[in-house]
Amino acid sequence: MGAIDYQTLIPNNVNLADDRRLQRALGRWQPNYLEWWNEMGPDGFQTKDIYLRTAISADRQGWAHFDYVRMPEYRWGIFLAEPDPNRKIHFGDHMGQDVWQTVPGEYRNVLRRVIVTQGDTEPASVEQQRQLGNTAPSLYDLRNLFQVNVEEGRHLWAMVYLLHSYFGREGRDEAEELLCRRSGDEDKPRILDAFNQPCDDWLSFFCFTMFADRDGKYQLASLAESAFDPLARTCRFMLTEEAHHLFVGDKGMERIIRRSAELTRLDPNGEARNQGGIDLPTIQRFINFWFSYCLDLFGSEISTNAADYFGHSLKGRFQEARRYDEHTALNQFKTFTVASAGKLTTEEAPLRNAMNEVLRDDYISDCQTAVRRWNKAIKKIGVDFEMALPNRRFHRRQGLYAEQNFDLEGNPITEAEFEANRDVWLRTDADLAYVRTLMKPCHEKGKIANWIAPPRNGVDGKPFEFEYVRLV
Ligand code: BYC
Ligand code: FE
Ligand code: FE
Repeated sequence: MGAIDYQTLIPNNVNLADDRRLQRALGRWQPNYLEWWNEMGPDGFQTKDIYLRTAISADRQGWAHFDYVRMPEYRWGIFLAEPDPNRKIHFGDHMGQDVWQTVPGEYRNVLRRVIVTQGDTEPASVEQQRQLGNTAPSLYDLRNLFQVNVEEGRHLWAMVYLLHSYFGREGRDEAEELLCRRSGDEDKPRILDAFNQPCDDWLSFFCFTMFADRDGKYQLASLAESAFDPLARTCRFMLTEEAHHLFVGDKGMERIIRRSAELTRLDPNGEARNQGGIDLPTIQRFINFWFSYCLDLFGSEISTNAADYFGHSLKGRFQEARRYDEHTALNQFKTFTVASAGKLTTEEAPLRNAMNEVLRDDYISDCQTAVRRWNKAIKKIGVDFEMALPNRRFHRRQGLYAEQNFDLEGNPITEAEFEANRDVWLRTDADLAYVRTLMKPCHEKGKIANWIAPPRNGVDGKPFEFEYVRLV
């Protein structure tokens, strides 16, 4: 057998060519990964040429390399952001010490758990999105879907690299398990709830990339602060790719919303559905559904796990180094709103225990910025409708508010009141059925489905009319 050119096969900046142990582990895992990709990755289109961006090195030019690629031949690589030789731990109980290049024994289990949870979401999302190619509203959107899919595949590789390199036998077993769980499967579901919800229409896809991938941004950013340096550097590089996923979600939502507003104006009775579009209240019900599921992804408001992650310097706050002066989070408190006997009151919790909520705060205000922009677009078209994010207490399945019922504004209500309004607040089966009637492929060059506005720009300086996917 000749020497394998690892650099070409698996582009990397982790010295794979000289690391026999990692070669062996990856060598065994990679065929199973490909088998998973072929079985659970995008349905159809696997033999088509897609105009994709491939990361071939970690510097600015290297990760923005565009060319036609068939997805199974995509070069999933392993990239960590450049090391900082002077980097010190900058928060929690280990503050001031050198960052760790190996895993401290006492944190082995928690770190593995965090890496596995992160890793599990990546293939889960590919599974959730696997049918979407068949109903893409344009070649441009089809290409963006596949770009997101191959990069989520690469994010799985990123976590598997850490498991293989730093967690021995257990890590290799976990890496195999990541290919065995299945989104929505009753017996072996993915770990977090939002990643077991079906996502097979494009409104759901854009909600997902808007709200679930944005959880990814915040979780990755908090892990990018970690004292475990290989994890921090891995997440830092993943964030460069994540930016595109968030762009797809935010702009996708905006394009549907703009088109819906236009069709509402156009229709004599102001009914977007009569014009073959999605009406704004339906979009709002999809937002209420996905936003509430994605708030759950941050974990409990008050969590000893979260306190430990921070205290052990494993997970920082969003931009911990840049945005905070005080990095122990000791002797500080966060105020919570709680419902008791149908009334809202406040309680305090130690700040370290409230770290999930601190991260959720940043996430919510990020989402709000996007919604404000969508509302400007609606107003400009001259339609009287405002999108809004539901209150953080609405429709929660995890944490402090999971056992109670709240309305969209976060006021406590009875279960009967919630059920009476469920179909006004959350997307219904009828909404889903209607949206699905619109999901017809529009795969002609330069054409776009009626229910969504075209993008303002194409990809990589190319026009919207560019042949982003070669279907022949
Ligand atoms: N569903 O103390 P608690 C992304 C469990 S997205 C089901 O409240 P903690 C991406 C929890 O595991 C980013 N179970 O939570 C996006 C625990 O179970 P055990 C993914 C849940 O630990 C789009 C129990 O409830 N990355 O990258 O403080 C496309 C109580 O735990 C859920 C990460 O999540 C839920 N939603 O925080 C592709 C980062 N929430 O131990 C990719 C890694 C909680 O009692 N994960 N539970 O059996 C973490 O840091 C933490 O695990 C969490 C939970 C923040 C998720
Ligand atoms: Fe990801
Ligand atoms: Fe993503």
